[in-house]
Amino acid sequence: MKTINNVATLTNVNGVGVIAINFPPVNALSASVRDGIHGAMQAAIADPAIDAVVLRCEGSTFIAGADITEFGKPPAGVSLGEVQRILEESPKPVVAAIHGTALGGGLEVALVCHYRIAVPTARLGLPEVNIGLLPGAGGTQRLPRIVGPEAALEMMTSGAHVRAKDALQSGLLDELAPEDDLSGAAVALARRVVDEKRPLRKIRDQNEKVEAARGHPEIFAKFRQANAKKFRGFEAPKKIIECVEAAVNLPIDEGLQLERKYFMELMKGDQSAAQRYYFFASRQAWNVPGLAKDAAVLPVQSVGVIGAGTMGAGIAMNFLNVGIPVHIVETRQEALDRGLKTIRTNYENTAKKGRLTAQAIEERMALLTGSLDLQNLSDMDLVIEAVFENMDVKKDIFGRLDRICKAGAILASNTSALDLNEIASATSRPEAVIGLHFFSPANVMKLLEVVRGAKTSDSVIATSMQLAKKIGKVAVLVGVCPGFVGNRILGQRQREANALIMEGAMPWAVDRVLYDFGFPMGPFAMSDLAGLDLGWSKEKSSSSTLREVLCEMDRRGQKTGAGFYDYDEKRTAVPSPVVEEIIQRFAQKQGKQARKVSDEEILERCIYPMINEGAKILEEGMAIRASDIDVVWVNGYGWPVYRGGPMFYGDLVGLPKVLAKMKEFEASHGPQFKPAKLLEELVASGRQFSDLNPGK
Ligand code: T1G
Repeated sequence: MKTINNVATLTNVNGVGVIAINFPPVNALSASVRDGIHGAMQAAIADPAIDAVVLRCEGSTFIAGADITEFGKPPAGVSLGEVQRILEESPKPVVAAIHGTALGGGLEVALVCHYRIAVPTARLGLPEVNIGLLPGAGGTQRLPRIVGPEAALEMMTSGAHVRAKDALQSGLLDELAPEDDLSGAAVALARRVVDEKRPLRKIRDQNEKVEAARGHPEIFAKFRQANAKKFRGFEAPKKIIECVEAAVNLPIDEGLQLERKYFMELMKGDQSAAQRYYFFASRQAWNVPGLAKDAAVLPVQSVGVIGAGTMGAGIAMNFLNVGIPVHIVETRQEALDRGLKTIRTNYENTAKKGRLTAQAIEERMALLTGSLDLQNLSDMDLVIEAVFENMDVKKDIFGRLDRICKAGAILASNTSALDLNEIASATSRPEAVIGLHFFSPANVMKLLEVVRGAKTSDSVIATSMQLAKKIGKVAVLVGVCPGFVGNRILGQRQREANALIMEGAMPWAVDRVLYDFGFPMGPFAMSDLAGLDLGWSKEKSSSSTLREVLCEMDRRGQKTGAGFYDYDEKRTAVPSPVVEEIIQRFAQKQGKQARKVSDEEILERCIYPMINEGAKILEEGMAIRASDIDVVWVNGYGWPVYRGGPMFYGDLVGLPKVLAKMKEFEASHGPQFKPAKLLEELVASGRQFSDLNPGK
């Protein structure tokens, strides 16, 4: 065995030079990996005792892509292009031996090898789009040449991983290896390639599939149209489609030039910076500094849910989905029956979309039981209360759970804003009480705010974070304050949206500005969708607010065909002259003089107070890091990931500008715009949010 550098070795096995790369955790294409592969190839080509080469990796996976931590740093080592050239131009056949995930640059390295073999559990993908990039090492030109333009478009714009057996089917792989003998099978394949004098096959020369698509621009027009909504606002998918068009219509070297040009543009752009930031932020959020190293992670093999309403049913599904039995307790049989039926119906709807088998439905439903007796929760490892937002009711329930549940049970509340410490005070075990704030629909939304009480134990926190990962959530640990992190910041935007329409900006203008910013929907359209009558009472309504007036007119949202907007039979939202007149009347009553409100002011008035509130959340210690706040807003409220999150966006705009605007608005609109101390401090010291928690 020959050591090439600190991550690469070359070993002659029966005349085949096996290059082994070992660069944990995912063998990313760092400078040392690139140097290692290049050096090993030089040695293998020069060695007369070596007829062929196998490229494989140690550890959990084949190369999982370029090393994202190197982006933005001065280039070092041999370039990826150089590495690919020596592989593709090698006079000796090269076989890529794939396990784990061959992703991004990793798959692009495999695509310049002459043959590819993988174990059945391997997955292959070009997920650069998830970090605002495109496959920048030939992937946009080689993939269409193997799998055809349509499949390539799908794979690169979704970033999806392809299973080994599907990759074999599509021609991405030549063979599957035994799960426990990838290296042996790869060496044997390399040996056969030599002995059978098989060609040094280069994908760059395989043009049949792209030529067949030439003269069919409808392939791209249809794809663009089918994905317009999904790609709205994102730059990378659009560039990927253009690169595939080039692969169809241009010689590969011209296509590679276009790919390079677009890759560099995306790499330098704000969107990729935001999405690379988010990639690490979403991983950082799992780390809870200061947790006792020996904090036991408790087993959670049974879950009780109190309340079979929309939230309770959705919450229960998360655990059923991963095989954890759930017992739901309600106060009335018809409510319980309705909840259990809702769960089955949700599964059946998923099955109708082909995403669940009938058998899986029965397996999950077999894990679900229900009753009207809290006593049935006595042996549960975790109990989640999901009843309506009333402190007295919650304290009564927790007091009863304290008497019923076994020692060591975790007692969780799904409260979305109430004081968890007060709820915990109703028990003799506040260390066992935690908040698990699911977002509706709880079986769909990724975000879970894990609310740590003043006395919640490290073990309960560690267990909750791990359980969140197990049920496929993105968890963020937050502190106890009104609205925690997400809803507390949402309150800022809602307040300003409601204020702006009293100053002359119509609801449809506010919605348009926030929709164009990248939110899936503006606040008024969202209210119409959710229903304006949440918490509204006909008996108590007194026309004292715009919302009350609209509900009194039965304009309660989409469900009544009218809310802030009018809706046609296809539920298309149309600005309502009736609402415009009501707003103007309300504004006059409040003594407001309608004025022209610019789009820029609408955006700044809605977004900057969110950033400011995030600063307050940080200074109060209600979130561990600024990037956690961004993870909350990307996953819970549709903040466009290509803008990173409110705190990333604040740094991008520049905190001095945010501060100046907050001061300006404070002077003209009032103390709700008072800048957070932390915002003032950061600006005074020339720092930004990203300087607060480097790498923690
Ligand atoms: N670069 C650097 N570090 C990476 C990394 C990468 N590409 N991928 C993962 N890590 C780190 C991650 O931060 C974490 O670190 C640890 O590895 C485990 O990751 C030219 C330019 C491979 C499926 O986008 O999808 O190639 O927190 O927690 O759940 O065209 O990581 O332990 O310190 O996610 O088992 C394209 C991104 C890059 C793949 C493993 N490749 N990674 O998932 O572990 S751009 C990607 C993943 C590119 C070329 C372009 C996943 C995974 P730490 P993890 P996991």
